[in-house]
Amino acid sequence: MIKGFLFDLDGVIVDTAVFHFQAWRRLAQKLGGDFTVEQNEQLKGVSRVDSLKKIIAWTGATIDNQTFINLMELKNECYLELVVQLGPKDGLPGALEFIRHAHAKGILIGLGSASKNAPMVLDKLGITALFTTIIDGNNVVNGKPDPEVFLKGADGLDLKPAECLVFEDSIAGVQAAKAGGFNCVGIGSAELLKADVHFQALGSSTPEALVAQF
Ligand code: B16
Ligand code: MG
Repeated sequence: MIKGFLFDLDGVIVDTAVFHFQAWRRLAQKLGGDFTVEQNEQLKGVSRVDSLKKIIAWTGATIDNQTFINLMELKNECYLELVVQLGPKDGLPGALEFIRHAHAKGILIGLGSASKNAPMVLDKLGITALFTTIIDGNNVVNGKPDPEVFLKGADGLDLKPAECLVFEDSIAGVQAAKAGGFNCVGIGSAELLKADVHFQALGSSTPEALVAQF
């Protein structure tokens, strides 16, 4: 019986994925390289440090430790310049309504995001109060595809993985959910994500239908 929903943030609740992509591309171009939309799929759900390692490998650049730290700070400054414009109207189609509806039905709500900026983004959307637990990049040692973020989320809801549904838009995130023993709703392509069920957006289903299905 499903009693809790654990949501990824970027690409599930809000389209901050486009801001991450823009910020990382600016950085890659500074390094004299670039990367494609397809390569960007490999960055979704992946921590800041692991994303930068991948981009450096793609560009073929060689950089020292201090430059690596500076580049992470630069990327975050660029990302923050873009997310500053977010407000309560900026959820993905049906996402905020879906979460509010699930909360009103007594389903426990948690966040499992790789982003260290997740609490600020939830505040901008005006939905922080709906969350019983918020696990983000500041609370985990091992990033997705490791299941730590979702296992801590289930703990925060005081539920077992089998009692929670994870909502994810990234390959790494679906792998994390499955590795933790969770059923997973994929937001996006079934072929790419390989979750248990797939929708284009949260608004394409209802909390009741999903609870009945699992
Ligand atoms: P930050 P999610 C992830 O969030 C993003 O998908 C990923 O692109 C980003 O690198 C990561 O957060 C870290 O974000 O730099 O803000 O700490 O999809 O797990 O909600
Ligand atoms: Mg995501």
